[in-house]
Amino acid sequence: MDQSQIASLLNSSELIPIPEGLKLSYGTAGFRGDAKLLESTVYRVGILSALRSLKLGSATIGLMITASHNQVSDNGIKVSDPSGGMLSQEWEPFADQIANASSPGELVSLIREFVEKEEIAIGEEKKKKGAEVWLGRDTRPSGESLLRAAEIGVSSVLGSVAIDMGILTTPQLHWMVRAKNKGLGATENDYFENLSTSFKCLIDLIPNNKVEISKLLVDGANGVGGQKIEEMRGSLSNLDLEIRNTGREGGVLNEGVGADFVQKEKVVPLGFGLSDVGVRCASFDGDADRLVYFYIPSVSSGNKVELLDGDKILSLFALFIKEQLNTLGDGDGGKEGKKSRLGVVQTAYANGASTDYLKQLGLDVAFAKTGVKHLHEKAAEFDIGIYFEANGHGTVLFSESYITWLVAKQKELTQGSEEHKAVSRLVAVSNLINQAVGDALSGLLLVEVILQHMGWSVEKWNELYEDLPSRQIKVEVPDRTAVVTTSEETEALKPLGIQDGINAEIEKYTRGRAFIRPSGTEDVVRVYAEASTQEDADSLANSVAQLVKSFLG
Ligand code: 16G
Ligand code: MG
Repeated sequence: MDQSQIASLLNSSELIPIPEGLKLSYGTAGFRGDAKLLESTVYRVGILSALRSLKLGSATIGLMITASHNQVSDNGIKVSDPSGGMLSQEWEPFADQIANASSPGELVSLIREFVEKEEIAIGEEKKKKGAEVWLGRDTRPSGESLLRAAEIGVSSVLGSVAIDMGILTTPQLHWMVRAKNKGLGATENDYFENLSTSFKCLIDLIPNNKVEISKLLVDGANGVGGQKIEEMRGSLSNLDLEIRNTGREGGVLNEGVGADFVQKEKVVPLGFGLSDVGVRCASFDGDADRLVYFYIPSVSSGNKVELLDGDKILSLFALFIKEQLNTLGDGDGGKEGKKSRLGVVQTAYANGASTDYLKQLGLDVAFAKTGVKHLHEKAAEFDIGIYFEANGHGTVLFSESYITWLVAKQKELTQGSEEHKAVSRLVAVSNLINQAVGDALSGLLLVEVILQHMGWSVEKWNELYEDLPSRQIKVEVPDRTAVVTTSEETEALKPLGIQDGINAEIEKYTRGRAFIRPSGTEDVVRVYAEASTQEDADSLANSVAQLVKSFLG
């Protein structure tokens, strides 16, 4: 690293000092915290993303400023790799180090060491194209000034360019970064067009296309997702949409609204009520990478909703895709005489009833650790890998080789034949559903088209299986890292002996299941329990929480 590069980093970092005592960790999904404290963090992640771009031959990197479903006064930042996926986990320790460096001097020496170790050519040594970073932000008021800090970070790596892509959903930015690096159209308009074209294609492939379309109510969490679906509604002629909580009605981002709220509380979001009984409703989270559905079953149900969570969405997708593969013959898609590898990935939070249902469909069910990056990695091992967290984050991944096979097959088969339609549906699904990350917008369009294809109401979809009652509790402890789990988080390895205690509690209940894990986003240990009745699930969760307190309190 030459002198001018060092001077550039020192000068800019002196302008954006780190607040006293700030200690952050990249965590499950980037840095998050009180927006007022994050300027130096965002600036430093700007530097990191420019370095990441240089390391990868000046490929475009994405930098998203959002705190998702957190309260409006929080903000956060996460990095998209050139593939559109999450930042490589190998770079997370460096992210932690530079975010927490206590002075400009320490920051620069950490960068210098890292650049040497990774052999990244920066400054005057860099003769070719510089780094390129695309910046996006959600609707949070703090987003604009944090975006400026990110720009300063990126441009303090000499020769780098930061491009402000404006207000976007998180999945839009990931999609755009992926498209850009594949040499495809990567504007927001391209994104909208891609969604509406593949949606229309799937609609046109519905057998006896005579489905009555009932209204869909969308809860936009007072965030960016509601605004974006409103922008594209004109091109979605087969949807009768009503969008609420767009943020323009005076509501606050994520406050009493949105996917996280509805999924955790199982009650109606603000802006919805008894006049909506029986209507199909969908909720996005604050940055629109999570989607859940719900409906109010009857006037007597008060504010309680029937929730159709990520597990139900996954089951619907799996059923539809399996149906197409069956039509293709060989029971499972028949790629060159081999079985197609359709697999699903869940986490320990998946409702046991959903796992049973998927297995009974004959599917290969894999489990991953909580956090999108873990599920995504596992799903990518299949030809078609469907992953979902119960909280509504998920997507369907198609491997490149499988898409190539499908497209060739589509050319080969006779137009109008059932096989041709099935292949065309799979190709359209691969275009519609975001291949980079879970995306509430594209997920919603796929749910809607499948329901129309099946001719199903939301109640009928809900009947695929009945969720086992469950309960989640968080326990504050002095040190959550004292809990160490197996890779699938279903059993605790530490503290020693606690798992025996949990097992003894589980034994007491019919269909009992419980686990504990340290949160990746909050300073707590989380407890999950399910059993055949709500009372039992509550009681099991409480006794496991007691165990956590007695071992760690
Ligand atoms: C983050 C993760 C989400 C996970 C949640 C768990 C991403 C994009 N988001 O929101 O997948 O379910 O953290 O939170 O990876 P916890 O560790 O606090 O339970
Ligand atoms: Mg989110």
